Amino acid sequence: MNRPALSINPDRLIERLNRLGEKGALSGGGCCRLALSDEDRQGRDLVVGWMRELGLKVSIDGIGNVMGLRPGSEDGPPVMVGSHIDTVRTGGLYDGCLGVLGGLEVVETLNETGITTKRPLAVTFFTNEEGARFAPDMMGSAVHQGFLDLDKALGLTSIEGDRVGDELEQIGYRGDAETGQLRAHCYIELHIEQGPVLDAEGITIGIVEKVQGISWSELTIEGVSNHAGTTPMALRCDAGVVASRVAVEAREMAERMGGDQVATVGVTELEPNQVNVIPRRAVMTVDLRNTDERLLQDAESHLFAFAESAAQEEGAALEKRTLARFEPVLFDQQMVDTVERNAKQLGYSTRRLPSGAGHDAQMMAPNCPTAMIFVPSRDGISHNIEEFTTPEDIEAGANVLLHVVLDKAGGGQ
Ligand code: HGY
Ligand code: MN
Ligand code: MN
Repeated sequence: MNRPALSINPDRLIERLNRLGEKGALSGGGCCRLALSDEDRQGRDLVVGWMRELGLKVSIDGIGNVMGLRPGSEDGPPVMVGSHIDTVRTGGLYDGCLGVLGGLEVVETLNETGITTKRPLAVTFFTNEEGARFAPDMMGSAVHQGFLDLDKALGLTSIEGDRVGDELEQIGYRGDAETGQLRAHCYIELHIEQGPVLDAEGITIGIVEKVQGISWSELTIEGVSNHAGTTPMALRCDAGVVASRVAVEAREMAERMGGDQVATVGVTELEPNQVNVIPRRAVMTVDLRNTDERLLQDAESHLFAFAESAAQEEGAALEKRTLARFEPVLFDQQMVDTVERNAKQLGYSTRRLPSGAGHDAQMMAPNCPTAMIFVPSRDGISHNIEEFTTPEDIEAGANVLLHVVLDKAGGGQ
C-alpha cells in the first residue's frame, strides 16, 4: 500500500499506544486501567502531557472529560475526535486509546506540515466509557450530552462502594470546566471493531452505520442458605440454581431470536460461596443487545419474566436494578458517506457494518453529526489481553481519520 501524500506517522502513533499501555500493564500482557483508578490517573497525566506538548489548550470538566483544543483560522464549534482511555479488567492496547491517540497523531501531523484548518479541532477522552467499575458505561459522554445529570453521576458508587465524585477528586480530575459547554460541529471516533467481520473478510476500514442498543441489569436473588448434605432437594431455596437457570435461558433465548440479539451473563456472585453451603444470595448481571429497539424490549421482558417465575418456583425473592440502558442509534448519513468516500479515495477496502460494542459516539449521535471508523481486530478478539490490530491497519485507520478531519474542518492553509 503506497502512503497517501498527506499521511500520519504510524511508528509515532504505535509508540504512544505502547507507552499508554504501560499504565496498568498486566504481567501477561494487556492492561487494566479501570476508570478513576490510579492507573487511569497515570494514563490521563500521560495523554494530557502529550496534548500540551502539541500546543492544545486543555480543559477538564466536572465529570473528568478532557478536551484538547487546537484553534482554526476561524472561530466556532470544533470538529471533535476522541474516545476513551479507561479499560476493562482484561483490556488490550487499542480499545478507546486508538481513537484518542489517533486524534493526537492527526494534530501532530497537521502541526508538522503547518496546516491550520478552518474550524478548530478538539481531541477528547471521555470518563468511564467501559462501565467496568462504575455503571453506566459511556458515563462521561452521557453527562457531556446531558443524558445523565452531573450530580447524579458524581453520586454513583462502584460494587465496592467507591463514589464517583470522591474517586474523581482523588485522581485530581474533577475539573472546573462546565460539562457539555464545548459543543462539537461534528464528532468522529476511530475504534477497533472488536468483532470478527473485517478480519474475516480481509477488509481494512469499517464504515459504521449504527450502534446497537444496550441493556445492562443487575439481578439479586435471595434464597436460604442451608447444609448441602442434610437438606432434602424438595426443601431447598437455592439462589444459585435460579441464577444458573436465568443464565442458560439468556443464552437459549438469544439463540432462538437469532439476528443481532446477544445476551451475556458476565458477573455471578454467590454468597456464602462455599462448597458445602446452599447459596443464600446470587447477584448477577445481564447484558442484552440488539440493533432493533423493539426486539431488545422483547428480549428484556421475556428474560425478566422467566427470572421472576424461576425465582417463584424456588421460593426465592428477586430484585432487578437497571445499570445502563441505551437505545440503538443510527449515525448521520452524510458523515457516514464522508468516511466512506475518504477511505475509498485513500485506496482502502471498505464495508459498512453496525457496531456490536457501545461507544461514546453512541452518546454523541442524537444531536451531533457523528460517524465511526473501524479497523480490524485480529480474530475478532477484544476485552481480552490478546486484542491486536496490525500496524498497517492502525496506519490506515488514522489516515482515514486525518482526511475526514480535513474534509470536515476545512482543508489546510
Ligand atoms: O460494553 C461495551 O460495549 C463498551 O465496550 N463499553
Ligand atoms: Mn471502546
Ligand atoms: Mn470496551
